[in-house]
Amino acid sequence: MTEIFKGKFIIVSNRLPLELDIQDDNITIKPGAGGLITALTPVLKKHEGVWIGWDGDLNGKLSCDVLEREAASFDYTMKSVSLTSQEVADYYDGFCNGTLWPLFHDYLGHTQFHRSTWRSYQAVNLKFARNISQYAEKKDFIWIQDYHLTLVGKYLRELGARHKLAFFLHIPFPPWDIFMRLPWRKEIIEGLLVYDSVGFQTVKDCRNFVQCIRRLLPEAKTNILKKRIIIEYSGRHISIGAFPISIDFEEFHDMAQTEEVEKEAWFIHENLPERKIILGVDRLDYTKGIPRRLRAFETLLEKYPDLCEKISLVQIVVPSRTSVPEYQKMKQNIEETVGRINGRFTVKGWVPIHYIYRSLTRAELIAYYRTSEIALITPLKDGMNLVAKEYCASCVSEKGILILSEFAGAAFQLRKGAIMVNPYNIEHVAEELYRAIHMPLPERRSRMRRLRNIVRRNTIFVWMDDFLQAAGLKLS
Ligand code: GDG
Repeated sequence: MTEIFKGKFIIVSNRLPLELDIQDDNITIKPGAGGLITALTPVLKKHEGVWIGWDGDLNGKLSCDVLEREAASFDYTMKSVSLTSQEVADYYDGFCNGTLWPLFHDYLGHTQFHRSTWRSYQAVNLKFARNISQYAEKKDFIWIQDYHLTLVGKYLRELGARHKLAFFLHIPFPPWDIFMRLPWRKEIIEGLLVYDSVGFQTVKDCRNFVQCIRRLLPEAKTNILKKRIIIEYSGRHISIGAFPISIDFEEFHDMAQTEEVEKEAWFIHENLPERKIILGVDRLDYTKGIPRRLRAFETLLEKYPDLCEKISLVQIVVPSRTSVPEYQKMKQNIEETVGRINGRFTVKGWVPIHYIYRSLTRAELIAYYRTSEIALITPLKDGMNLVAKEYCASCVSEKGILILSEFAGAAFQLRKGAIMVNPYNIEHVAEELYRAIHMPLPERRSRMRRLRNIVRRNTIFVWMDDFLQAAGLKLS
């Protein structure tokens, strides 16, 4: 039953939504970037909330008081969980990013299984649960985010919590034959069944989860109720559903038309005159398919040399997990590929690939969305991919084309207006790029209108309302 909610709205994620800059004794805190943060900030601004997470401080310089003072201008309260550098190495780099992230993205080859990192994962999840119990009162709603914290609910219950507990997974849930390789598969599945509601990005993720339950816990009963699945397990009812995360459409649509963005867009045009811009925007990660995308662009130039000097690929890579050697190697590989392709095709006055390795301001990013004729979004696997939706919302001219990987969660909603590609098929991506470059304006317009309508109707607020309704909660 849905009831009006009167408690605190508590969001828990691995990282607090901020960026720390610590220079000697000088600490500055800025709101951070990234999928999860972008998605939840508007919701927390709208409804009074508390965000609990790791502050990202590895040197123990940031006390809770400093954090709370610096973050006072934010529109919600922040409470930090401190992690030691050993915990960051074992729990975060080890189990979260060395085991769960690759396994859940079907990268068995990259997946490490170490008992020590699993133990650290359990210990840090318990630490989060203890921390939450200090602030949470009985009437509060606690919403745990993502794969870093699957076991927090279980520990909260063990500590006596009787709150409504919800969990949302931002990354894909893998097919059962991949998930079953995890030595601690039963612990994770049982941990997730402690929440009152569990949300996934797509119906496929839900289906994969249910298949794992059937194999690991045959005594659990599954009932399908309209769009929801109710699991009966251990005397409890757990609501499971697909809730595709999204963006604040109006924010991107409005910002794309501001003077600030117009000015940025003008600079981009000035630097790339008379060029069709193809845009790639990704956090540095092997799941995003950047090297294959570069090779598809190279194949396009190879097969259609008349396109030289007429098109440019702008590839923005946002630094991520910079201390991990594998990510450093990946960066090097991308940069070598960019250098090789540019060395091969550059002529006086034209460079085929413009490579940007840094985080842009929101205005700069939206200016790129607005000025790019084509967004080339080709992850090998992605929970959703918000960049695809942001591109459509910012495309106020309605002339842009979205080329999207079949393996992005966003494909379930956007496949009718986007050009769909298999990112592993480099030749095919190159051909579809060629088709997009030559697509007549009426078709571009009709596809982009369709895409924008889908994103306009399915915003982050709809995601939130749907999730909370399924969790039996009403905010006002
Ligand atoms: C995870 C899942 C899921 C990017 N470059 C800049 C910048 N960004 C922002 C974008 C976008 C976000 O980062 C990236 O979100 P994605 O959804 O594409 O990807 P992940 O970071 O991997 O997020 C993903 C998501 O969680 C949400 O559930 O969709 O599948 O992997 O919002 O705008 N922001 C700024 N400058 C940049 O240069 N300011």
